[in-house]
Amino acid sequence: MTGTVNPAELARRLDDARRERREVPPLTNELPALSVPDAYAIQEEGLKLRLAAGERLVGLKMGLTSEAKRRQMNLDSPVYGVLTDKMRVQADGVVSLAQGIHPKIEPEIAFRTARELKGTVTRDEALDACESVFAAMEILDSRYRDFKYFSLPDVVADNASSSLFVLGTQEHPPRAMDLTRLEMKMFVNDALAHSARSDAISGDPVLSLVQLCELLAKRGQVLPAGSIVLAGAATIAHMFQPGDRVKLVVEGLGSVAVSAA
Ligand code: OOG
Repeated sequence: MTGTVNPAELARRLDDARRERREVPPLTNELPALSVPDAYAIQEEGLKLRLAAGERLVGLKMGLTSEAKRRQMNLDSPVYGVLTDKMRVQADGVVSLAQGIHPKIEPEIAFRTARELKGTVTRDEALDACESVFAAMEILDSRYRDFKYFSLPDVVADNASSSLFVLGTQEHPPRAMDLTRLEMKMFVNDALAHSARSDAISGDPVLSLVQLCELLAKRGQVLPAGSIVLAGAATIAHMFQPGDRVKLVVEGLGSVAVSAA
């Protein structure tokens, strides 16, 4: 243990854990000085491994954009991760939980952009760049032991715990409704498990997009046209169990469901 950060080596360690479905200790156990920029460098190396394996980058996810999630994870600022084509599950699809470690599912709102967004953008500019908004869910699956990490760098390095995502089949133009006032209800096997209003996400899910552009700009990156963006969970995550059918209903956006086997 040298204490120096080798992003490619650390990314490989997390990627092996993901593919082999094994838990690893948080990186900060070994590297207490790991910084958030170091962690994004590890995340970027992790994306390179996925691209080398034939996956395609399709978008980004924001995490820790709601107070409920920040409290649940005891972390204080939003982070982002990457989404690839292989991570997408079709609506009403079945996910084999044996493919994961300790998956959790959470209710989200997603956007698809039609134009590139770069650096500091206003809410209106972000909204104008979006062609569609969807109901969505993200399946998280931290690679860390017991889904526990104690610092932001750990979660960032681990692609913000992302595993899979599912988008509703109904697409809506983002200006067709007030995106801050949509009731979101997540049902597990027909019983209401979690609910929130959409402004639980960054006060306004569009502001997650604005924040994402700022975070990307810090790394000299832009949000490409055609990106799917998950705005972050509105409520705490639900432990996904075999046999669960989870359905999210978002007022005005329709519903989306996924089952676990
Ligand atoms: C971190 C990722 C959180 C969200 O939507 O808040 C997240 C985690 O909970 O492991 O994706």
